[in-house]
Amino acid sequence: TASAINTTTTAGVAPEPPTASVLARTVVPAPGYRVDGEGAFQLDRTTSVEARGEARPVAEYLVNLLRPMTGFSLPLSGRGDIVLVVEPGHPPGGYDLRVTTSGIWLAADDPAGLFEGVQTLRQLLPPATPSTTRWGIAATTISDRPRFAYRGAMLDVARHFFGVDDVKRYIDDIAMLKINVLHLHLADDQGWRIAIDGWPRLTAVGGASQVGGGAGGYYTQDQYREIVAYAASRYITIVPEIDMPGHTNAALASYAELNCDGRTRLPYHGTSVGFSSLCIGKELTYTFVTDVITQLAALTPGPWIHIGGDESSATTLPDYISFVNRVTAIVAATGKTVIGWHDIGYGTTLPPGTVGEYWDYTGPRGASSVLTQRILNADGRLIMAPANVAYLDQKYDLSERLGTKWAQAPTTIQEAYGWDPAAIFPKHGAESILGVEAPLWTETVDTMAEIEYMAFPRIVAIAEIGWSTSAKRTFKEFAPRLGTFGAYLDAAGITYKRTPGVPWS
Ligand code: TNX
Repeated sequence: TASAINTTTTAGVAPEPPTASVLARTVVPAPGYRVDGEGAFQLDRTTSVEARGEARPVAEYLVNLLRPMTGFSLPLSGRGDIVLVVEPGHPPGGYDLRVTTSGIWLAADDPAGLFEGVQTLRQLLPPATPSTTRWGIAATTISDRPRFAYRGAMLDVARHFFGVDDVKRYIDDIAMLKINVLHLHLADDQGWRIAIDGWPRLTAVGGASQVGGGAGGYYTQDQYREIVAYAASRYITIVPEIDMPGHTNAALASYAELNCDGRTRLPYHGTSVGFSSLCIGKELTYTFVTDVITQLAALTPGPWIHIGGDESSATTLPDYISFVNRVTAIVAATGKTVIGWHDIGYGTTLPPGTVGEYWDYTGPRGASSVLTQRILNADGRLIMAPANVAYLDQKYDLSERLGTKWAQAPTTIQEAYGWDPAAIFPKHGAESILGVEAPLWTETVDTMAEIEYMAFPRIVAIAEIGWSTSAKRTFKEFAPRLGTFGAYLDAAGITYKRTPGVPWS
């Protein structure tokens, strides 16, 4: 063809086409520092990737993402146009990224920071295959680091059970947003979802059903290890939660002897809370809890074990206090740090460093405020998950089928974005905050598509609040970046709510 003749030199070799100008793409969560340059790097079939030192696993993750997307071979070799480096001198927990017309350089102190840099790089590429044979990446310089160490999502696998493949998919979903903790709510009134050696009825009976009465399920310890390892390959730490002493009907239905009256409870398929309690005065209760916590600690490479502790309305206050004191000590004896919902502030001997997960509203109401400050005064720290803005189960609008509405629903995307974790208990400095979390309770949620629909886009707002160091975030600035990210969600096959006020692409 004429164009082939025009671009062929006398030697018969096609010269490099001139560098196309390429759109500078936006990123969520917003990077801390960014200056765009001139021109673009053209990713094509000749591009190679180089990993220095400890960068190798992250480089493999990157090429495994890009190869199917682009169709290019992207060899991992000793010299590359894309260079990934682990070396000292970069932002703590973050990375430095430079895209020029001749290459891409991504560097971090550790592989976890490098991995977060790869998530940025993914959003600098087009969301889907372009019509050309080259993928243009606009020149830019980014230096980026997280505001908080703990950037969490929680999935309730107790109310409805979700298998290993669903959890892996959710891990990949949240990894895009630089979320680095997945908290699994492993037991509640409606289901016990993790095998515990010596207590087989927990899963055989307690794991058999779920909300609505359908078949439940559970993870064997090998399956759980598989989840932990998959998460680790995405630099995500799994936090296991066994909710106690309330929210325990599934255990009480499994073993008669865990009940004060020695009678097994019936499996529960409804959605009420606050009616069950472990038997605080029985020594067997602590044998049981010690077995559970010791086995969970052995399955958990991360530093945290979550003991729940919320809504224990069927436990007297003195009993609750003695239970929390005793169980937090059991966790501490394993070497792990305790996390509990802020209700554990009733405890009077909380181990130093105990983490309270704050779930009341952005405007604390009486008790929650007192309990949370007791945790802080006991040398503890906080994970902020205020229900009226961070809960993923609150309805987008009241006409929605999915979700609940007790926490001031509807929760708009503007509200989910428009709060500051450090402003809720302003007398305590930002260093008292370990991070943020977006919990997804699943009373109404039963499929992977429903998980994603409830999570997206609200979880993008929470992820940016956890990551972005920007002193002045505004929804007006966030909205177009979120709208652009919609195309990446589409490309990943993620169904999301096209919330009003966002220019969805
Ligand atoms: C409250 S807030 C709960 C859960 C429910 C959720 C539904 C908190 C720590 N517990 O047991 O699933 O509301 O939104």
